[in-house]
Amino acid sequence: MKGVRALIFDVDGTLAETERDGHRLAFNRAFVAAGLDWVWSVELYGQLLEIAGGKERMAHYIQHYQPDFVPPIELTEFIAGLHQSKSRFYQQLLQGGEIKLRLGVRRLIQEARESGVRLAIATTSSLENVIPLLETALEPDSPSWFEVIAAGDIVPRKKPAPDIYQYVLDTLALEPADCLVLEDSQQGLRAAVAAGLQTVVTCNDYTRDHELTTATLVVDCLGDVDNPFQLIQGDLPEKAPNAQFFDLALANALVAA
Ligand code: XBP
Ligand code: MG
Repeated sequence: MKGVRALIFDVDGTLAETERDGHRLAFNRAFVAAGLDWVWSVELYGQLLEIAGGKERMAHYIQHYQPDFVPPIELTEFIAGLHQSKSRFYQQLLQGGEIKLRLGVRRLIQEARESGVRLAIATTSSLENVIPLLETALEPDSPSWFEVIAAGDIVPRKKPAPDIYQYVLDTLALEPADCLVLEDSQQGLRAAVAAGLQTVVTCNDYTRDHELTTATLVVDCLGDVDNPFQLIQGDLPEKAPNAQFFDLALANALVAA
């Protein structure tokens, strides 16, 4: 029987709830440290998340919310410096152990490793932020579990462009039909689908209302034996009609369907 050969994970919002109490706080701390009076509230950040990538998000914010801002140095350079500062604050937050994996993530990754299903990451966030997240929230050696960690500026166009997923497919030398993606947002879903990949979306507070109709399944989380997922959109496949949580049996049934 044809089964899934690789699971490709998004990071922010999918592996862990990093945005509201992680990246957002780090951006705000970087603004304070730079003497800026910019504050990204929980609500505003939800809107800014439409722009993928921290540098791109800040550039968008300046253009639309701080049009009179005059940077002390060339704008791209200024944003790059601010982003480095933001990354340092984000890494401090990670070291504090505040950011935990989402329900079912550890179990699924463990099952994939035991079954020889290959693992990959496709994220907009930068590598310097992904590695410490894996090390602190998963296991210190967990970055090595992923055959490819495609992150940040490694491709010219960020999500919703398909580039990062295309890069992962090329590196794994697999066809889209052999893989399954786990995402949490519309931008990520668009990127994966544009690369021809089936995608399961585990939505969260920021992405619950996103347009997700092209997803194979939308659930509220991966779930666990004792904490079943809630099916929000899509139909469970005939081969796993009673699935209560997302595991390889369900992944295989989706890929075979
Ligand atoms: C999420 C993002 C990232 C983070 C910030 O990407 O859009 O930009 O909010 O990270 P994904 P950086 O869901 O694809 O992981 O500041 O490192 O860009
Ligand atoms: Mg995401």
